[in-house]
Amino acid sequence: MNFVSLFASAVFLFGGSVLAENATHVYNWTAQWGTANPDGLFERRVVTCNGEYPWPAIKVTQGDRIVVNLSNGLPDQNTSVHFHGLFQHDTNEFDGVPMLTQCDIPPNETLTYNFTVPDQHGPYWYHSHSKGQYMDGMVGPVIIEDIEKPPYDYDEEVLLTLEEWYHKEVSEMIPEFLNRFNPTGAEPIPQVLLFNNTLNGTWAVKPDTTYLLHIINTGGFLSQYLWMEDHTFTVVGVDGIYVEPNETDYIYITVAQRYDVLIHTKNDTSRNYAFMQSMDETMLDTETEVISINSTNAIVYNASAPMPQEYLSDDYIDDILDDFYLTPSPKEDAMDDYDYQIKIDVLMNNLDDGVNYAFFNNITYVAPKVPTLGSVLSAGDFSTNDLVYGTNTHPFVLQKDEIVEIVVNNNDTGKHPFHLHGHVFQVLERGPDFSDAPGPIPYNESAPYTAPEYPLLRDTLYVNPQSYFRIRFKADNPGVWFFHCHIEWHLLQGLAITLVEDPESIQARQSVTDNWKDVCAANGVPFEGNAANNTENLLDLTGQNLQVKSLPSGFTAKGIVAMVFSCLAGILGCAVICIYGMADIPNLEEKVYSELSPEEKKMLDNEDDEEDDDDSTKKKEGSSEEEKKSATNITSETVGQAI
Ligand SMILES: *[C@@H]1O[C@H](CO)[C@@H](O)[C@H](O)[C@H]1NC(C)=O
Ligand SMILES: *[C@@H]1O[C@H](CO)[C@@H](O)[C@H](O)[C@H]1NC(C)=O
Ligand SMILES: *[C@@H]1O[C@H](CO)[C@@H](O)[C@H](O)[C@H]1NC(C)=O
Ligand SMILES: *[C@@H]1O[C@H](CO)[C@@H](O)[C@H](O)[C@H]1NC(C)=O
Ligand SMILES: *[C@@H]1O[C@H](CO)[C@@H](O)[C@H](O)[C@H]1NC(C)=O
Ligand SMILES: *[C@@H]1O[C@H](CO)[C@@H](O)[C@H](O)[C@H]1NC(C)=O
Ligand SMILES: *[C@@H]1O[C@H](CO)[C@@H](O)[C@H](O)[C@H]1NC(C)=O
Ligand SMILES: *[C@@H]1O[C@H](CO)[C@@H](O)[C@H](O)[C@H]1NC(C)=O
Ligand SMILES: *[C@@H]1O[C@H](CO)[C@@H](O)[C@H](O)[C@H]1NC(C)=O
Ligand SMILES: *[C@@H]1O[C@H](CO)[C@@H](O)[C@H](O)[C@H]1NC(C)=O
Ligand SMILES: *[C@@H]1O[C@H](CO)[C@@H](O)[C@H](O)[C@H]1NC(C)=O
Ligand SMILES: *[C@@H]1O[C@H](CO)[C@@H](O)[C@H](O)[C@H]1NC(C)=O
Ligand SMILES: [Cu+2]
Repeated sequence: MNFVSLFASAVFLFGGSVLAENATHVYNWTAQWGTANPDGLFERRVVTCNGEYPWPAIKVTQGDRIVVNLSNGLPDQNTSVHFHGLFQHDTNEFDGVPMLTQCDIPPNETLTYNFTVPDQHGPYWYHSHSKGQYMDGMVGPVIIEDIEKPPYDYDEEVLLTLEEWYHKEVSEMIPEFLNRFNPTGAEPIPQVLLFNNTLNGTWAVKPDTTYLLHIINTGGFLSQYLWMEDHTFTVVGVDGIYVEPNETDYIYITVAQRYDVLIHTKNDTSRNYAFMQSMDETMLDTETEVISINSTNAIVYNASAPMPQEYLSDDYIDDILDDFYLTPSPKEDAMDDYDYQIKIDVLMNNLDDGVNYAFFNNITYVAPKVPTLGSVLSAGDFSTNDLVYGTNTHPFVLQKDEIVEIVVNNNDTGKHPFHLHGHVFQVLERGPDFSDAPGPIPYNESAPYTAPEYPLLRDTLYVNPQSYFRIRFKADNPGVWFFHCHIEWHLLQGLAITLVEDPESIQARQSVTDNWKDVCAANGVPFEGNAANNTENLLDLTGQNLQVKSLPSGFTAKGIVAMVFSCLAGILGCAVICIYGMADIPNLEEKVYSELSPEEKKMLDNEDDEEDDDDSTKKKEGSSEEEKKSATNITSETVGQAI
């Protein structure tokens, strides 16, 4: 697929000097179902662009305008498009997040996105922000060419997108994932890693050439390790920020991150070399459904020579380039002390419906009834009052131009790549992997690590297991911005907060198009009033969307795991355990039970005794019919697979 650039660039004469007018690129995209077989192993339904897969790569020049007419040709799903990493100065309405900055685009509707890229350069990407949909194929790369010369030399520029690939559709996986029969929140397991949308990819190179490779992880789940046989990466950019060159054999790239690297090819063209990708196995609850953890791609100097063998390595985990130590170019001083600090603890836990959710400070994100930007624009003087935006959007109102520090304490044992919309942030501190500690080690403000003099800037940063990070940015971009885990499964579990940045300037400088409002109307979604759709009394949140009730006090996640599994063991035998990929742990129920406290054991034993009563009381939620239904589906499906 070639770069698509549909525009006419006009040249005007002004007072004798020649000015190139910034170009406008118009893309007419219809999202519709089609089929594709990117890994050569399985043909499946994918979201196509005007019937084609993959979606187009787009290349624009700094200062250009992008206009996307996105039509939803999917009869059964809403859609949207977010341009990852773009600042959207004064065009917050086109940031593409359903119920935050727009309404989801329902079937047969079109939303026109219209914005400029005045002050950014490098690799970005676009993707649907609707319910994990981008993992069904709705992603594409974006390159913004700098109008200045980059601070390095190269001969050729090449794009490389990487992502994990599932043989199942997202809409099929979500109800199995967000289900009380998956109480540990085990993420669905992908089958392979793709290299530029294929398995066993090839990259034809010329000898003695310096390539600038724009590497973009367009996946929704897995981080990847990258290494090459007998070649090295020189990192010169991350997330669209130039950095001082750093040579490395191994790169670790989370979903949504980008690395710009220089690769100089050999003079000798007699053989070909391996370009390896490896899944971060620590993110997989099980490997049962993985077809290959490692993928071997080829750097092809000579198409008639044999393709390379797998090239394994012992050091690929320990010797990765630690992005924390990269220095932006030009250098930028660390920001002065913060004006406002947001401290948020990550936790994964079960609520009363048995589903495993993700929390920041015990709040799991639940979309409001009115898109938050719509609330800002209709809240008048109340726009600075966070109550307007509701409880479960977890809003923080930021003051114009203040220095904001976000401290993320990760009480979970997994890594999470967090992304901030509308900004790049300075990375002041990132704690090491504390997987082996008996519990999480939070950021200790009284003993902060001295931040680098010129901290790295980027828009997506991972936090280590049971550890923390600390980032800063200046609130100089009025808008409603998401801060969320970019693992789509975790976003679906609610791992997000809402930043309402300088709402008075949003009101003064921004509005929404009539087309934007029409999309809401077509979807039956109100776009004015508070989070509860109250336009009369903005501080009355009666009827707002809230998270499911907490588990009864004293009854912990371990308890519900044990309870669910003890029920399962009786009703379904091992079947469901297998489908959730826990076949590796045949005695999970016993294992969990043995870890329970004596009180929990007692409580659980009582639960078992009262199982019938308990079932009838639980039905009051009205959702248990659905749960039963999906449990039945799971059973038959599992039987089907087992045979
Ligand atoms: C996009 O669609 C509009 C309206 O249908 C049409 O006028 C325009 O020519 C199309 N542009 C491109 C680049 O296809
Ligand atoms: C990919 O390469 C591996 C060996 O590296 C081979 O086993 C596999 O069949 C190949 N897959 C496809 C789809 O070509
Ligand atoms: C054109 O783009 C340049 C950056 O490349 C920017 O400085 C300038 O403001 C833009 N002009 C207009 C009219 O948007
Ligand atoms: C969308 O448009 C098609 C063709 O006009 C029509 O058949 C279909 O019913 C429409 N779908 C919805 C949800 O309106
Ligand atoms: C895009 O926005 C610019 C600036 O507001 C406006 O002049 C232009 O007409 C818009 N284009 C479309 C297609 O809406
Ligand atoms: C990946 O695909 C793009 C087209 O989208 C192509 O320009 C590029 O050369 C490919 N990259 C590699 C490493 O083959
Ligand atoms: C590769 O070839 C170029 C000229 O063709 C030469 O200048 C260079 O020194 C060679 N590099 C190596 C590593 O031999
Ligand atoms: C994948 O590659 C790593 C690093 O070379 C190696 O240690 C591991 O054994 C490989 N895994 C498989 C399943 O081949
Ligand atoms: C390169 O990265 C390593 C850490 O991986 C760091 O120690 C070193 O200072 C970096 N060098 C430069 C020039 O950025
Ligand atoms: C996270 O762990 C720390 C350290 O154990 C603890 O103080 C804090 O309360 C925990 N946060 C949550 C939300 O559980
Ligand atoms: C989260 O909830 C736990 C128990 O319900 C409580 O101990 C803790 O203080 C809460 N943490 C925060 C940050 O609200
Ligand atoms: C929002 O409020 C309006 C006016 O009270 C009402 O007509 C509409 O049904 C409400 N919509 C939703 C989704 O709550
Ligand atoms: Cu996450």
